[in-house]
Amino acid sequence: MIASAINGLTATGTARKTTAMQRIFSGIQPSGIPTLGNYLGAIRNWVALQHDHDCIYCVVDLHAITVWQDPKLLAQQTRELAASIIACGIDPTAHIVFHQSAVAAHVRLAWIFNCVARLGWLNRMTQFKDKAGPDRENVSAGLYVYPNLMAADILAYHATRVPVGDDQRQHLELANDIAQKFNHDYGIDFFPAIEPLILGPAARVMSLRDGMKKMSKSDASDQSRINLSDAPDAIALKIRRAKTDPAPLPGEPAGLEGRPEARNLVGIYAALRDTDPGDVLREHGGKGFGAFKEALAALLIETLRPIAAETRRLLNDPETLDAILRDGAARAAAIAEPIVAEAERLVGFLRV
Ligand code: AQP
Repeated sequence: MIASAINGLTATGTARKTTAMQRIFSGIQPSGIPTLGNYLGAIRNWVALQHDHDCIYCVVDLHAITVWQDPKLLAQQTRELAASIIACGIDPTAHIVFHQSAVAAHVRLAWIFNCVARLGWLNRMTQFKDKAGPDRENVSAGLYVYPNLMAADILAYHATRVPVGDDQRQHLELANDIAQKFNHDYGIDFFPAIEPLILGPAARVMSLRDGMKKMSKSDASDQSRINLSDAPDAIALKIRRAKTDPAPLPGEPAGLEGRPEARNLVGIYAALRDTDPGDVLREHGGKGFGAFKEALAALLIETLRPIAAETRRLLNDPETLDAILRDGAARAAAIAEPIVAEAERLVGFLRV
């Protein structure tokens, strides 16, 4: 079911024909329990892409600590994230699943990129502005240079395709700017161009409490999101309580204009059904939210129940899970090490 989920959908990145076995890199932060946003915006697409790509999927713990993470929880959150993406259908033997801090090549290349990227480029990053909020002077320097590390994550593998949610588009444009500037500065076509793969009708899933805000695993309100580990009762309750407006559902997508919460719920339903909002509204248009929410909750429960069960099973065997991550890190390092060593040679570092 998951594998067919992105059939018929098109990438909105630069149009380029898919060549067999291009290398994909993508990451997810262990900053909490993965949400429906992470699933529909990223992980579900990762699963589909593994059939005709060579995939590297990373639990990006270095990125997670750009905001405070409780050290007593970080290792467990890292395991939970890894378990969760494997439970969604990623095959860690055919592909690579690992955690970022286990491969030093990421930070080595990130430092070089800190010296390639321009301050003006970073100043334009909207995610930094969103995450930093009004108290910008008080956030970590890591949060500011986060996009440079993200560029290093991808380019350390010479990956060319990056499936992400719509919120990451700007970071990938910056990664391409960094790659081009490195190539220009050192006079060699070393880093390839990256193509963002922004897939599906729910490329941006919004909060259940505020249709203008992205659904986030670190949102203070648990009611704002569906966690992939949520029990059926919790899912049903969160959807029942999800913010809506008093009007019934419109008969066509144009009627969702100016109704962000309604648009979000219809978008989620469409994504889960692997269809588009027009189709959903043909079926549910004219009805009140009560009946629609019930149908949505049922669909969510049916989709997420097997994922939550498999995640629990994997977490009950931490030794096997750790062995998967160790093996993934060794295979990741074998790819990244020579690429980053060559970048360091191009920069002119002494090798003795
Ligand atoms: N709401 C979303 N809709 C669609 N896609 C989303 N993604 C995240 N939220 C949504 C996609 O999930 C991938 C992994 O994201 P991440 O964990 O690395 O960072 P994030 O985008 O900052 O995700 P969160 O859940 O909002 O984490 P916190 O709360 O820690 O900041 C990315 O491909 C992202 O696009």
